[in-house]
Amino acid sequence: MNEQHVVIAEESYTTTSDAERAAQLAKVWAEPSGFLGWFKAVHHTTIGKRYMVTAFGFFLAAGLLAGAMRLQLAFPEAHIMSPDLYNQVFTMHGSVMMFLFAVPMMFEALSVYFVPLMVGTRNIAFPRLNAFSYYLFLFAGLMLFAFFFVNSGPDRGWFSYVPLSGPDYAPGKRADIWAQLITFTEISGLCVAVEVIVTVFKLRAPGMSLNRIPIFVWGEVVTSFMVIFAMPGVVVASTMLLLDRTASTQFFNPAVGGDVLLFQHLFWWFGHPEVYIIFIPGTAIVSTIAATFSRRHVFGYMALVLSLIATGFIAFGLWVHHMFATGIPQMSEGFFTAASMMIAIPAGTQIFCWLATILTGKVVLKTPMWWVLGFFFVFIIGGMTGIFVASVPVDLQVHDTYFVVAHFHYVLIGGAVFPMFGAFAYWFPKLTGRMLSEMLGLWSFWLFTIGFNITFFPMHILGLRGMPRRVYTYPADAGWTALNQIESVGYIFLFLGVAVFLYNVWHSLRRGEMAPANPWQAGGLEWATASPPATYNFLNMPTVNGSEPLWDALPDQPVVSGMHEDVREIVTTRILDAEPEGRDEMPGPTAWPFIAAVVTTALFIGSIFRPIAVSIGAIPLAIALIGWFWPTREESQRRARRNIWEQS
Ligand code: HEM
Ligand SMILES: [Cu+2]
Repeated sequence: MNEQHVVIAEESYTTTSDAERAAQLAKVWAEPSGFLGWFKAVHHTTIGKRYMVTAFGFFLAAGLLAGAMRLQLAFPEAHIMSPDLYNQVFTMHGSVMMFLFAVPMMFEALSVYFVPLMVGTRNIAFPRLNAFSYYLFLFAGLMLFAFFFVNSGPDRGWFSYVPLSGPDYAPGKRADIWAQLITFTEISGLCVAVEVIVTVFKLRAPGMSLNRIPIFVWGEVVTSFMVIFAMPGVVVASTMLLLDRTASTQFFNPAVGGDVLLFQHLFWWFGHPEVYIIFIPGTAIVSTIAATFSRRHVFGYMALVLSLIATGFIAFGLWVHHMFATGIPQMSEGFFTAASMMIAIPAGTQIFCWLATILTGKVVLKTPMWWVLGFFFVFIIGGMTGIFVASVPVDLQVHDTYFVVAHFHYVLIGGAVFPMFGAFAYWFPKLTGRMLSEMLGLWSFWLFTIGFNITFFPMHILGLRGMPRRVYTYPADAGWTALNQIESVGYIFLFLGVAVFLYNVWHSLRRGEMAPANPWQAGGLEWATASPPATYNFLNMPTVNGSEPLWDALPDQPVVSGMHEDVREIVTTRILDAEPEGRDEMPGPTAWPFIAAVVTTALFIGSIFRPIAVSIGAIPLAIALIGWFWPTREESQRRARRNIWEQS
């Protein structure tokens, strides 16, 4: 065993064997079992897995809604769906994909599960908040689908512009449900952003200075800051919409001094950064996989990190390119066109670094790497049509046509879905302890990639031929039938690609080869844990000597010793160079976050019908929060003892 130690405290009493320590840690960090235990779990791997499964479930549901649209559009003048149902279906599809799948999967799920492992700690910061954020996310989705099934699904598009969604033009509760969906999911995103930032800045393994943070973790940190700056915009927009609708405020009513365009500004202040919130994690996954399967450190680590940060900043200067058709001054048109094109600079830098990594490495072509190659192809096409629509004259021509639908599916599916499948292929062994089948992996990759291009490429042409988006059908003599039919056939391939992936998962969970700790000989700390990781993550808290800790480890790389192993203790380190600073105790399992989420849900849904629900709901919410923070007797005794040590 290792002789070197970073001693975190004087009173080291770990003279017991590794096996005894493992048993002790497993007991201390155990997640509660049984039915009630499910509601008390707070470990980041448990919550992270739930996030992944739930977000993937929403992906499948929204994908089936897409299938319904492709069926409807396969024939001119079809009546499979009524126009009213079609409005609900495309709105549900877009809203679910964006708010319940793409952001929760790429940001919340992956960072909750992997960031603590990658920085070498035993749980995420604020684990109870993490559980709370998961339940809010889950309830948001359940609420949305419950209303959809009783014919109250939102129907004003995924960005629900006023005045169409305002009190005058959207009777019923559909638009309110959209607005509350937003509030729910944004709160859960904000919670995770705070957790990720604190985890990365305070809980990194000793030695993981800023210039050694894994690229994936950098991606999620930049994303967290973007979430914090972007999401309040849309929370404000959706809340003001709700108030206009339920409490007769007039924020968006120009007749009494309100402003319709204000909604669009607030929405896109969030909405444009959101697409980077979705694919900054995607590009960070690509960097990670490309390095592992090229068997070298990623080329241009510093350039990649700076590109991520630059993207994060520039993303906030582009939002008006979604509003070119509203008649803004020419000066602004020029500014926002230039800013939109500028984003190609950090994007190009990243592409250069990936190519250099792959071309100068020894490439091993496994499934995760195929998804990375697919990402290059699809994302670059989407990026190029992005440069088209950034220019005002082109945009005015193709605005609200299928050209735009093609563009954003190329960037969204290229930037989120391809990296996500790559991430699953890459990390599945870590998540489950089983290997996926390579052969089935390749089948799903090719079916999905071919199906994707057949479905979405013709949309560019349809758009140029004038087919508008959000129409439930089209006349037989418009000349759009053949291309629409090709697209609908493409959907069948897409569907099969996802089905083969699901079969692969099911099959390997039952019969798959057992996965070793590090099947790809990768360099990240997550591969130093068992597959799947124990609830204490690391038996010996690691220290780090490079940006790929396992590749860069010294022969006698020290581990942290002297920690209390009879409580949930973690090491805290300094922000810049991650020198050990102290230690802290993580809160244990409890059902209070679940209860708080139930109360919050009742409050939010109640407020759709009666604004007073907010005031009434605040009372049980306060009780839930008191329960949440109430320390147990042992906890307060330990805290008192710790304070004595710290003073002496
Ligand atoms: C499974 C493959 C998918 C198919 C076949 C598909 C199909 C479609 C179609 C046909 C529309 C246009 C509806 C219309 O304008 O009438 C649409 C809209 C949309 N899709 Fe997808 N889509 C897919 C995946 C995704 C993904 C993965 C995302 C996001 C991550 C996404 C986000 C959106 C959004 C935001 C809209 C706009 C909704 C609106 O106009 O309000 N889609 N999709
Ligand atoms: Cu944009």
